[in-house]
Amino acid sequence: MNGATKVGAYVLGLAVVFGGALGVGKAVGPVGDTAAGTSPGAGTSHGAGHDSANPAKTGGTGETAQAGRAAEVPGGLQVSAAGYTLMPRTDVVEPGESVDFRFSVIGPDGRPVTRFTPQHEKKLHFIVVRRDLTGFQHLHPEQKGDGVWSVPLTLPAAGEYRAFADFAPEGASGMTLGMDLSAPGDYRPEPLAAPVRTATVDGYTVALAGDLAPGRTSRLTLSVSKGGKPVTDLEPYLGAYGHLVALRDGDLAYLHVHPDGEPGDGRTAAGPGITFFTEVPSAGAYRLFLDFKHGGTVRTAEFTATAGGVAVPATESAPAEEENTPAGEESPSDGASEAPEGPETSHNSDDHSH
Ligand SMILES: [Cu+2]
Repeated sequence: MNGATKVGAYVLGLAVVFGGALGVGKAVGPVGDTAAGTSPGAGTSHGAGHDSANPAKTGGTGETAQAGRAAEVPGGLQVSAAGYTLMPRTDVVEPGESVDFRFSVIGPDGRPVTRFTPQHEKKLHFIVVRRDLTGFQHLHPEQKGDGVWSVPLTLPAAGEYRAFADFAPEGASGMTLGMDLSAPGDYRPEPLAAPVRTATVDGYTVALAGDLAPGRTSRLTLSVSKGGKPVTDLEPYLGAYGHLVALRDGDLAYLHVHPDGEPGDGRTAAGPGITFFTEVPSAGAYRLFLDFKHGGTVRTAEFTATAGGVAVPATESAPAEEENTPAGEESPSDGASEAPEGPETSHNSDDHSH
């Protein structure tokens, strides 16, 4: 475990959320059934048993039971879990306007939580993305007292957004809660970009190696280059050379993944490659957002990746059906809704720039 311990401990928080089977550098139990069957209404009958794979987070039996419930649902899908609730002061933000966005985390005692355990140098990580997986922002709100968090926020264009708060209340497990935000106006969602192995941002090219695998740990390496030359002097950002957020297409289930190794541990190079161990809860498409720092600036490279051999995007399959539907009207008994892996069928292969 040595150097991976910190990462492992962090990921353990995710393990609670993802069914207690996620781990780094250790054996991982099967999670496929759990993940596939995980929906808020899927029932909780097989939840508690999975906690045996998650030895750390204990308190009273009540807390264990709460962790068991949380294990049923991936992170970020719930506004309230394990007794904690995200409470925004407003959930409507005019597009293009910078606002002082404020919210609180309400604790099991019904009062705003004021004490948090820092994770990767911050007490709370705040991720905002539009529902079509564009406009990703990774922000760090400030505590204003009385359990109020404040962050300057601009929703760049109209649409429905999801905001995630990734935090660990003092004495409790790390968790990610999610809430909806609206930017009123004409919303035209962009199709999910096709899976790619390279992404460019600000003159940097980031290459992705490795594949996501549903229900088990997979190794991803993201390599940064600039002008054709590998970048070997990445700068630590929040205690790591890279931070990776994965959001599941279809419902924006949230995974915050940290790299294998950290700056100054004597074995982790400052690029060009940043290695992550991650586990996604199900087959499907994911949007990956890599934050890395170089030349004093944090940039985000974005990728679409698929897990479980899902063919994305399926311009040729489902849309063929849609084309047979007159005037774009969807039949309410559209067969596509019966397909278990339906989400990707709504995409086409058009790439879009970031
Ligand atoms: Cu953060």
